[in-house]
Amino acid sequence: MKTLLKGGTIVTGSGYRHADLLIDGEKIAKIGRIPGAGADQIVDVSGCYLFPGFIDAHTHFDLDVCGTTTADNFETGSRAALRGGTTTVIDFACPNKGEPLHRGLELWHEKADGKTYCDYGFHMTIDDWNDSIRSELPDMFAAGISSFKMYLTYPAMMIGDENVYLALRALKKLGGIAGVHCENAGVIDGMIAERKAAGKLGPSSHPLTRPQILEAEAVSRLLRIAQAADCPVIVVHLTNHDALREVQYARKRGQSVYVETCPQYLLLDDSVYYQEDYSAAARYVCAPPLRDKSEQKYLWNALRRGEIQTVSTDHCSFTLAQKDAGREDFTKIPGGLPGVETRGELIYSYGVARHNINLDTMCRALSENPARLYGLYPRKGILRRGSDADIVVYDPRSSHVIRAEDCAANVDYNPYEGFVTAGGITQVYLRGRLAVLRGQVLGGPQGQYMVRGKCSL
Ligand code: DUC
Ligand code: ZN
Repeated sequence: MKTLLKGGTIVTGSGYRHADLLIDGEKIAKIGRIPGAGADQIVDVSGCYLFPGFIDAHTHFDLDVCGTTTADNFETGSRAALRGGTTTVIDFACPNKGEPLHRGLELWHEKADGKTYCDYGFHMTIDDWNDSIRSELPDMFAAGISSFKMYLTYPAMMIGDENVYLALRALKKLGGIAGVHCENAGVIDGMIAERKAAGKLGPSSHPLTRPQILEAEAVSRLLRIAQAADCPVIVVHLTNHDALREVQYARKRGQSVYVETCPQYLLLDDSVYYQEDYSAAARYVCAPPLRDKSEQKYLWNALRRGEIQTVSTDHCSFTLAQKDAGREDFTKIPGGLPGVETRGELIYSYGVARHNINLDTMCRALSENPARLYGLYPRKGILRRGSDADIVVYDPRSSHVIRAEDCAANVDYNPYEGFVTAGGITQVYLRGRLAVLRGQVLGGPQGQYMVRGKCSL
């Protein structure tokens, strides 16, 4: 089956040009001036941008958190992703405490295989460190996992500085890379104890006990550990300029540091936590928390300058009923926001249209850089001959208002409720198949597991 997308503007990480694009089966066959003869169908995409399918390298589907399970599993989460132009997600596989990485991998395949609408891969969480786990790493690479996750916070997940160092040394030998959640655990616990002792148990205590200096401290510490281990690292969901400065210092020292931020840190701010209404505030609880509005410009500037390489979502959704668990105690609010469905339209609307972000920068942040960083390039992340025909058709002339009731994610609110888009996604192709047409997801869960190679960014 040959489909010709005619008259569009092809966006890549290094620019854009007017050209036709021919899909043959699952692949891109040709880009250029292509006559219609020989195509089984011709789709007029004039006036639209064609982006490589977006990659969301930070999702949490079907994850147990705080005694509950995320509202989105692989089925609902990946369907929402596809609707928003995300043709590949990389989710965080997480072994149960004390179990081997192999079991975590099996568990995540059980959750995802046959149920996922977009293509998918897994990062592996390292929440324990010993010789047995070290010995499992080569098998993880053989299974297509080249990236790992570690936490400097959350007592159940964190492994301590010594083990972060040892794990980075082991990953360095194998050519792997780790994304690290950076917040200082001990001081946060101290601040939580203080707030609780003072009877301050509402959602406003959440941002106050996780200030940005404690993120910056953890970023600084991680980067010094990475320097000692001589290993590149990824700072995931970076939120503020203090943390960014630590990255700049490390880069000046010659270290390879990659940075991810998320739409919530670019577009939302911590004023939401101080609303009287519990539910209105609790729905925004995530870690790291939203920051002061003044931080947003630092993140946009860093994205524009290429100091931030990727924008993923940290999609970790809970319904308002689930968020209710923390009515008496803010530490019991399950942390996380939905976002997988809205990232592309938000970054176009508020980045390209409003914050002077170039189309190629958007393409790098949402498609090309995650593909390179996580070993999917050039199969994914670029529109060129031979690559998977994962294509987002974006019409900049339309506009709509984001509303939870219009979204596919399995959650009864949207953090971006009322945001007006500049343009919108009209079609999404997944490996050559029309998978979304004007908001309608077509077909079933046909996502494939992606065996990923090593970082090439
Ligand atoms: N932060 C969240 O808010 N939720 C999931 C994991 C994380 O790091
Ligand atoms: Zn996360």
